[in-house]
Amino acid sequence: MSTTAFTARVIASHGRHYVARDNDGKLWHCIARGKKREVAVNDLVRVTDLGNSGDVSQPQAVIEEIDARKNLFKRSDQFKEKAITANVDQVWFVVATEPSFDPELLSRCQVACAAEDIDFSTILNKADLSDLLPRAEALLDPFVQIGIPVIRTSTLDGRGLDRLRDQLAGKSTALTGQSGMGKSSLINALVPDAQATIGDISRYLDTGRHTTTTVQAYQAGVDTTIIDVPGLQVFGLSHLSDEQILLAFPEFRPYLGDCRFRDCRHDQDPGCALQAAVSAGNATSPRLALLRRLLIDIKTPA
Ligand SMILES: Nc1nc2c(ncn2[C@@H]2O[C@H](COP(=O)(O)OP(=O)(O)OP(=O)(O)O)[C@@H](O)[C@H]2O)c(=O)[nH]1
Ligand SMILES: [Mg+2]
Ligand SMILES: [Zn+2]
Repeated sequence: MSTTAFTARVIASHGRHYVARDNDGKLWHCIARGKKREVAVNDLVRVTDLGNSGDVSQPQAVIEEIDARKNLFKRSDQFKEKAITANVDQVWFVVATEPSFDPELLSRCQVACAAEDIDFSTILNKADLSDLLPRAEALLDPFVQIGIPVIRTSTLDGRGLDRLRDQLAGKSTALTGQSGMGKSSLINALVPDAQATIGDISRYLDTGRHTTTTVQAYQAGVDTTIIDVPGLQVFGLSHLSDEQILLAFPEFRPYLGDCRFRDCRHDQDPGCALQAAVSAGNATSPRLALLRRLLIDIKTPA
């Protein structure tokens, strides 16, 4: 038994337990030592062999240290930050023709990514359900208008998958979004031996069933990582500063600082440059309402 620390990549998290893969491809069942800050999937960690692999299916190791992160895709409530995954080049937010999706959740995720400098794009999956396509396209249109890329895909007829594959090659990517949109199905289509669990959607409730319960990273080639994230229902942004929030809305950036009053609340205030941008058709009122709400949420402790 050796106690020399070695490097591994965290590929799954189950509460306080993690699975990490070392440079030889060997999987280790890990716990974090002491009151370590939260370990996230796709963290590069220094681990030591616990040596007591007796009756377990995987050798055990202890996470001693987390390497410096390029970024952390995370959400938060007023009490706590919740790491989703670390060190990603991009996040693709998956929506579908059904179940219906919440544009605000998409917006919130985009804002979180902007604050961490993570590229953000959307996938419109289940494009094979053509009669439902116009409704979904209409909900996505405001995001397309502000420059967020969208790829239409179907895991049933395969459309869009080659384009998506090209976008993912050589990068670390998280697929996120609400439950039932087909994130795990996409991973199975892109990573032949992934065997990610696929769930039904409930037509009655018009929601997914929260099939994926852990964040898990899959390898689609040596330098291509695709991370499956459990379906999101809320995306709190309490960790962001006012400045980060203001800079995260690309459509409002040209107008920042142009309001008549320095303490403009961008509501009914006279001379508000952000309201003017909405009136001129350069931005939408749901996005301005979200921006305003995020600024107020954070200033007002509950
Ligand atoms: N028609 C159609 N159905 C699809 C497509 N992709 C996935 N589905 C179905 O959508 C349902 C949900 O798929 P999942 O891949 O489990 O969805 P998920 O986003 O991973 O859901 P959670 O793990 O709960 O977050 C399953 O019944 C899939 O068979 C598609 O392109 N077209
Ligand atoms: Mg899933
Ligand atoms: Zn204003």
